Amino acid sequence: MGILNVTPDSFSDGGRYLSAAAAVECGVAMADDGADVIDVGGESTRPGARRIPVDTELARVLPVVRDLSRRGLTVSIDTTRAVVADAAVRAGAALVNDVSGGLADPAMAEYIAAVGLPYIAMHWRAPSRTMAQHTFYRDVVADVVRELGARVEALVDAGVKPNRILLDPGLGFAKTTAHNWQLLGRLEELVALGHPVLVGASRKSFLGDLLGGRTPVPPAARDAATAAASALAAAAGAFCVRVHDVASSLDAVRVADAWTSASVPNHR
Ligand code: PMM
Repeated sequence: MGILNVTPDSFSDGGRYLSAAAAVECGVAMADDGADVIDVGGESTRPGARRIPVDTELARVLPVVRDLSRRGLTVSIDTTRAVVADAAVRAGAALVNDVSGGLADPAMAEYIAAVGLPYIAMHWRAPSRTMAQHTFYRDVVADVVRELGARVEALVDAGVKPNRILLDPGLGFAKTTAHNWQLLGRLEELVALGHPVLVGASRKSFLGDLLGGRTPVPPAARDAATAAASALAAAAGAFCVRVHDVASSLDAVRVADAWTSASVPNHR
């Protein structure tokens, strides 16, 4: 999944696309590089970010979703708002990526149940503005697995088919650097819930901290580390990785695939 943030302030690619045409060009380039899905988002979720008006979000994402969909690309809409999801789906989006797992908008679960599209439910505890105050866990992996399990239950109660739900541990969302590593190192525990798992490690600050120590390396210098995380996530059973640089992660995932396939005796 290639990341296409049509925002002025996302941490890595914010402000890159001054026009819908420039964003579309980048989406097409990611598809050419091998992305199966282009994830279009119009609202930054970086720590501390404030909400934007719904009209602003719609104006940012709809022309991009429409154009990419018309070109035959599979588009997901990265939003926590049911009205934005609905408008994007009408413009051609084929799946909904909700970083709040349905918690930010009480209308989302019912909307997903009605529309019947695949839905990515990410682990989330609070809006970006305050999420740094919600990083207390007894055991982050067990707690995230339990809280996501509760989201699945609520979604299914609202009528969403279980086989439409993908899960995401929400790296960096109400998580410390140590939490992110634990979630990756024990990804199998989330995979064991039986839903396809998406991992979004791309260029996140825990990678910058690892590489740079006291002076984190900048987001654009984190793609090799992202690719390593993509390979290890794939080997641990992830279904999808959400990345800025598609080519390097695709190579990495191919290596992981060849490696894990060959670990079965008599594999040809
Ligand atoms: N991370 C960001 C935004 N959307 N969606 C999912 N499913 N998983 C994530 O980890 C995730 C996300 C953070 O911002 P970015 O778009 O700049 O990477």
